[in-house]
Amino acid sequence: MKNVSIIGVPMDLGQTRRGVDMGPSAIRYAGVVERIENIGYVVKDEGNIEIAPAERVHNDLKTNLKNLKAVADASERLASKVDHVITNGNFPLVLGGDHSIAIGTLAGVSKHYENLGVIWYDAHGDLNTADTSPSGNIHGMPLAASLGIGHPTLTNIFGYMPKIKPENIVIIGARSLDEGERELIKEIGIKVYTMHEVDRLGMAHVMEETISYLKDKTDGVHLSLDLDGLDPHDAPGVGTPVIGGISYRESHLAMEMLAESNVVTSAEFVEVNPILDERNKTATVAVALMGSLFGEKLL
Ligand code: Z70
Ligand code: MN
Ligand code: MN
Ligand code: MN
Repeated sequence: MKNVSIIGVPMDLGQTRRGVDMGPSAIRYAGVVERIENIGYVVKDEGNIEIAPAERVHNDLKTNLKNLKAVADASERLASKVDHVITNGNFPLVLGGDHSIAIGTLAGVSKHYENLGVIWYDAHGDLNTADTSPSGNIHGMPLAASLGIGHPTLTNIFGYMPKIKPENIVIIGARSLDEGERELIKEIGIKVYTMHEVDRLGMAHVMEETISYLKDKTDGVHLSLDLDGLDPHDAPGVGTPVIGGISYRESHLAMEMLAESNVVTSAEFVEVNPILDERNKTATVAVALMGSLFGEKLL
């Protein structure tokens, strides 16, 4: 059994709502270390990656990407930390922070694999570029950047690109895609289970297909779980809630099936915003899902 290293990333520069920088604290407060230790792992909390305070970050007028330099700088440091954790034989569990952190996580992870698979559990595609983004928010771009599509400052983090291939990605829970994202998905061929497929097939079937799709052609799988993939009723503490999402129960089933299949080699849980939450519910849900992902069993 691999030891787990927890890395907090109090990043809020990839979007404009305040409070998501407190996500790692909220998840720690919800008992993540004890939860995973109780399953039988040795857990090391590596502390947080330092993030510049939003008030001190100034925008570069040559780009519409908000806080580009500060996000890129944090991504480099996160990539380096994740790289070390994997080199030491540990499982990296990254706590966000907004989803822009996936750029750094994937940069650190993918170095260690020939064919990294990615499960992107999210209401959104996060496949925008500077040209297609309606917001300029980098948290809407990490999947594109990791594919090598978008601003060179984001695609070249940790000195190489691309980090991942379109055929090794599965998006689950999508229900809010921008026009440019829809075009990109069709153009490069990414497997997507929108809420339509989740409803139609059921989560058990979605996960069976996802696992068999990724299992043979990848040598590692990264789970990038945006809490807004869940329905806002179950995970209200997120910056961009979208109704009609994946339930708490379906999400547990998904994590349990991943645990049984033993395919996941790194994970991140992002977009927990305690200011928008109800009594730390979203962080508590995140920790419960981590329990299932690491093989917690009732009996
Ligand atoms: C929109 C954009 C987004 C997360 C919202 C929203 C993107 N597509 N990503 N919440 N995690 O601005 O690009
Ligand atoms: Mn901040
Ligand atoms: Mn996201
Ligand atoms: Mn999202």
